[in-house]
Amino acid sequence: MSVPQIGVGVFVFRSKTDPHFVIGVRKGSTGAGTYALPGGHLEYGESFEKCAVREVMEETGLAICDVRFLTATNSVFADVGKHYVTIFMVAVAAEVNGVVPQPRLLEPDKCEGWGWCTLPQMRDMDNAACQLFQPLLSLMEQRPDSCELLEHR
Ligand code: 8DG
Ligand code: MG
Ligand code: MG
Repeated sequence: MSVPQIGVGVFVFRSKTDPHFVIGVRKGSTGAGTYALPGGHLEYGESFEKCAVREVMEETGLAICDVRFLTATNSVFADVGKHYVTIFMVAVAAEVNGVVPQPRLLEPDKCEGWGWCTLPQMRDMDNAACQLFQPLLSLMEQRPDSCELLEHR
């Protein structure tokens, strides 16, 4: 058991109007094999927005804009004695020369690969063949209003 830690997860949408956001399969740590958003630990003195920008750049190479707070959730990983408060942020991928770049796999030891999906597709991903990272399940369970907002933004 350890004291609760703070994780930041980022919904990176392909554009202001496109419903697709970046998602990938985790590798080599808590929740390996599950679908999760780019993100990581909040560092000392860091704002939620700065953490979101840094983690998304480190993990996918995407620059993001319109970075906003969505909500916070509580997740206990009882099997490994960890407790995370997740700060969920929403952002839009920044265009480069008028084009949205593809997310790149910059930390191949931590993620199997990045792709784009919609919220309904993400809900469908929680099945026998694959599962969602626990904070995403917490989001759907604990913050249905925020999910609605995401779906109809
Ligand atoms: P870091 O230690 O370099 O800051 O982070 P990382 O190497 O990117 O690790 P991570 O496992 O991706 O993120 C650290 C923890 O953050 C993770 O073990 C659990 C927590 N976390 C949440 N929600 C989310 C989320 O939506 N996405 C990601 N990637 N991590 C999350 O609580
Ligand atoms: Mg990271
Ligand atoms: Mg990460």
